[in-house]
Amino acid sequence: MIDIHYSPEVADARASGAPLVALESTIITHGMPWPQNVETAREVEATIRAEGAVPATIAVLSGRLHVGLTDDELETLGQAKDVAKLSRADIAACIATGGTGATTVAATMIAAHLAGIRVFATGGIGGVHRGAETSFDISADLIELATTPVTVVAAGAKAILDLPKTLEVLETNGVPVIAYGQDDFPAFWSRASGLGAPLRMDSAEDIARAAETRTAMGLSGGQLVANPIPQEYEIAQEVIGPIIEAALDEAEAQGIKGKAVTPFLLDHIFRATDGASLTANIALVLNNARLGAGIARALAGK
Ligand code: PSU
Ligand code: MN
Repeated sequence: MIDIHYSPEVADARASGAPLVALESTIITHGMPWPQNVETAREVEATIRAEGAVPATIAVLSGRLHVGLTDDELETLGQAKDVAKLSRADIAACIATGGTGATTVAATMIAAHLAGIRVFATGGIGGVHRGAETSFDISADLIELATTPVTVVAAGAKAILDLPKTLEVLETNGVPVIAYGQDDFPAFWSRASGLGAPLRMDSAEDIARAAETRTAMGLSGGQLVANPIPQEYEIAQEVIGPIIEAALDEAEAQGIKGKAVTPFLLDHIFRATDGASLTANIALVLNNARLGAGIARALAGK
């Protein structure tokens, strides 16, 4: 078995059976600028504690897989330059060669599962990119959801992606997509995407029971819980739509490819909205942390 370095707080939680919520680190290194990235990571952790669960932020630091970061480690990672972005394809190589890397949704699910953590909260998942019919750019996050038994709470997927194709790939791969408290699949900055979600649930207990039922049936893979952004933080489609189009055009013009695509688009949109996209992003991550803690408590029977 791989040697996992647990923070003292996470080690205590494991020993006492306290509910745990995994958190990714790519959102810190590649999803938000400093210093809001570190401030948000701290606020997300505090929210999970306030809701009666324990946060476990995951990253690879100097070749060691960390589950739970200390405040110093969080701060250092948040300011570090040239941190690798790790998915299923590269997490083992990073550990083997003593590297430092931030975990995407896919890599965080893998690490959470190794640590026995069944819930993970984040902002948005990767998906099928627009133009995937020629670029073949489909996030490894979708395949991980089909493989690893972790429930992921996100605010849906960003409109930088092709949402209908993302839902099709999830369905093909047998991933339950559960909208929380509404019928529509949420679209990150907007509560509605105009696409009906395949499933709807209105309580953390139902989501926890569905995860347990899948395990009891021997079904592989996790669940995607799509939690709509709080209404007061929504960004109107008329505002964000043209900005997304411009970001996609710029990525195309600069020939951005592979794992650089998502961070490039996020940064472009942040600058084009004068930071409004970030305010919304922070609000929805905190909202997902609250729901993630509720699901973790239900799973732990607490
Ligand atoms: N979408 C967001 N914010 C993010 C990401 C996606 O709205 O920070 C990050 C997550 O870590 C996700 C990764 O797992 O990007 C997906 O990257 P790719 O599209 O290269 O698979
Ligand atoms: Mn990709």
